[in-house]
Amino acid sequence: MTTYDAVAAQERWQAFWEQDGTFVPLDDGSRERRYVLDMFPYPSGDLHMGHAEAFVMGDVVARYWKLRGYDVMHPIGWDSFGLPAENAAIKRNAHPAEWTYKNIETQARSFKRYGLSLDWSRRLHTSDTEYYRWTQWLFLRFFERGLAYRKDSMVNWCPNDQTVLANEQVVQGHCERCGAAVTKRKLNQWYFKTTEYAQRLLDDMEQLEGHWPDRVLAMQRNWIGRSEGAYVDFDVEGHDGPVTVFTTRPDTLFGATFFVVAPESELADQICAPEQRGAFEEYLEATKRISDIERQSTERPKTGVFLGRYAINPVNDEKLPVYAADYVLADYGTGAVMAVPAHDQRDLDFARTFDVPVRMVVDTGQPDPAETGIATAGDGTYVNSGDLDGLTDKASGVTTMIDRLEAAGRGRRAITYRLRDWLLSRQRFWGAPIPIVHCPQCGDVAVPDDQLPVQLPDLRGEDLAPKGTSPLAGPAATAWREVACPSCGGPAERDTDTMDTFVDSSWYFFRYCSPGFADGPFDEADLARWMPVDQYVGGVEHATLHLMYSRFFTKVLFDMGMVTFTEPFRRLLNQGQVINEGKAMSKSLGNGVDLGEQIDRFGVDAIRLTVVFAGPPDEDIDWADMSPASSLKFLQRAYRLAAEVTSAPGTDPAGGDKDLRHITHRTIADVTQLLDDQRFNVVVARIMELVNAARKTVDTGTGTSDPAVREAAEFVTLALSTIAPYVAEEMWAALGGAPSVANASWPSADPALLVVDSVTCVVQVQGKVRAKLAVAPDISDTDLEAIALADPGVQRSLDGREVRKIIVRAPKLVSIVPA
Ligand code: ANZ
Ligand code: ZN
Repeated sequence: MTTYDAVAAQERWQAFWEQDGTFVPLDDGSRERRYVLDMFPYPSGDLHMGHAEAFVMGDVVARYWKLRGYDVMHPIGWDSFGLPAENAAIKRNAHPAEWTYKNIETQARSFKRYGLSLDWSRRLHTSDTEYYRWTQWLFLRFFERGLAYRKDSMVNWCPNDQTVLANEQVVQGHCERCGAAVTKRKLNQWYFKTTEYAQRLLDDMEQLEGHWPDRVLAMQRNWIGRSEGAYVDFDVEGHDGPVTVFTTRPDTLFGATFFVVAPESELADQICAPEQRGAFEEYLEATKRISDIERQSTERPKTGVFLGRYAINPVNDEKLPVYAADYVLADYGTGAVMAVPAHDQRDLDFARTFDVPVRMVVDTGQPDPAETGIATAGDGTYVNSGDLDGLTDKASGVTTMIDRLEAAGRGRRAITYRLRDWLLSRQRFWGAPIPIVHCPQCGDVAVPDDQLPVQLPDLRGEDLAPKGTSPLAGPAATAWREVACPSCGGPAERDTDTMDTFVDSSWYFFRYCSPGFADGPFDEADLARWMPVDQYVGGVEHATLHLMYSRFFTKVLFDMGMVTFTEPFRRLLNQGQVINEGKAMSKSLGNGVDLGEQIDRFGVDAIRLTVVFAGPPDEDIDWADMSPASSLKFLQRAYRLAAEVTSAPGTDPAGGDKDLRHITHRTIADVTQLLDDQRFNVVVARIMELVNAARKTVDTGTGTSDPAVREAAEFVTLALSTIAPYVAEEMWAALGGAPSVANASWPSADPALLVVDSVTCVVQVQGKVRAKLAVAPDISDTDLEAIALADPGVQRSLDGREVRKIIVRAPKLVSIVPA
């Protein structure tokens, strides 16, 4: 039997692609361009099953678009700064670069073996000085525009990694990296002003609608968390000036019965009456030990402390007791709320615990919240609400109240966002140093562009051990840290924090467009040709991290006039995960599947085919249900078909088996559409069907010399090359094609072969078959009826009788009952 040798084929074609530069784009303007991008890997160990899934999806798209005649860019690089390298360096008393670049080499070898159609000439590593020089350069542009700034604030602190974390890196109160419970610390940190772009991050989602998974857009929308409402000013006894609250329900102001401030806010401290100071401080200490998640939980009983003061309701001058309670957060809205227990469940829970009155001001028809303990929301008739009384919908209630507050100078329309500024400084070593010098005379001074990069000093092993401050602030880095101020020349110190690695990854896709460019982060002309990315592939876990940050960076660069578009990624695919025995693979469960070992056993093609065939690309794959052995069997079958073709290349298929030609062209049309729609698993099913159909012709029909068999085998090869590239190259060679199959062109289906010419229609008269008609498959009932009645055989058997009843079931049956 003819078989292909998977391993030999892999080595042969890898070498060919590399020498031939098969996957280096022409970039000469002769073809339309397409940019396919996979989220670049972090170099921890070798590639795993997750990479196998993510990268094969991008590769199918890239290979398909190349066959379709596009000039495709499909680059690769590494997100190579970050904590694990530093932790490994501490353990081995080495430099983080050693671990990093060794792992990169291992992964690079595996990527090549995995048959990805990558352009290696654009390779980048974010930890290379040539790269992070431009990360620093970009930081300085943000700094100049006031978009990078320092402030003191309570920050998320990971006690295990000994570093601060961005809000996005805290998952349910735990460190996204190591899982330790996150605590709070007051620190001076660097931020990017993402909040200034909140509305544009929302508005520009319009460009992504229908092209990004709905789930990701919803997550981003939620994360940005736009709320419309009003600011309302309350006077508070013993407090200078009004205290402002943010509310989404200004229309319920007459129902306010108390007032709450966040315990850790400055406000609470200012408002607290002397006799309540002791109780307040005790409560404040307790608050610090509780995570934001717990604080917002609706399950937790409400706690708080009376501050001994009253706020005055601006619409009716009522005195509202002021509490500090942890269900109000300091960093949302203004950190103070007007509490309306009848219409807000959190306020109602608090009111019932603290015995505060509940006053309904919107009658929604539901029972009184004071009795049920269930707050009511939504439209209703306003009651006990002054000039709002009698209104019946929320929209007019809100407008009327805001107009009234504005007229009285006690409030105004407001929009708030849940999104916070991006905390970007890290107290760790293995990242891009923040290019700022702190001068006692001049303050924060930017390192001049011509002095970039600010290179990391040569620290290793123990120098890097976490001590709560950056290793760059430690004794081993003194010589690096102490510099002359770029502005006055006096003694000054470098900033000792490094940037979050998400800064590195917020612009790498730009760098691919002009690798090695020495005069800036990228050449704007190159960018204009390649960007935006046509297809981005990566995990959904980046929805509110990398994908949000990259969008933010792109908008800032747009405002700087450096790019001409506002969204970096046109289309996004979130691949599913590979799990095993119904669970995520993990060391502790011992259910890990080793990609290298799978490839050794079945070959790259069979693994790639298995992953693609498993299901829709965005669904999880349970490896326990997969059979790479049957994938390999199918590939051998496909190979045998191509190897057995004996007709010469270029033979006109016109004289070939008609039925097979119909199937081939239907498959071409369908597979083209399926690839456009990214229904890759169905593509595999259709290729399998075509192989079976061609096999049947070979075995029972006109045999291996039939040109229709060649036509089918050629398309099988092309379609298969997007998924199983090595066997496809072997098949292409067997068919006499010029290497590589990746350089071949995609056929289009012949419309004439897409229509099935005719079907047979049976015509019965009084239950007896009187005629068999060849008709078009899409014939209408009316036409079919006319043709049937005109048939001479039918006419004969009717013999002049009238038709009493006629049943037409186009295109297969006509049944006539004569009178
Ligand atoms: C009075 C009121 C009456 C409210 C009512 C709601 C319903 P979203 O939609 O999430 O923006 N709030 C404001 N600042 C807060 C803070 N720092 N911590 C906790 N809660 C805060 O929520 C806005 C609503 O959440 C605001 O509207 C306020 O309660 C509360 F029938 O004001 B509302
Ligand atoms: Zn100075």
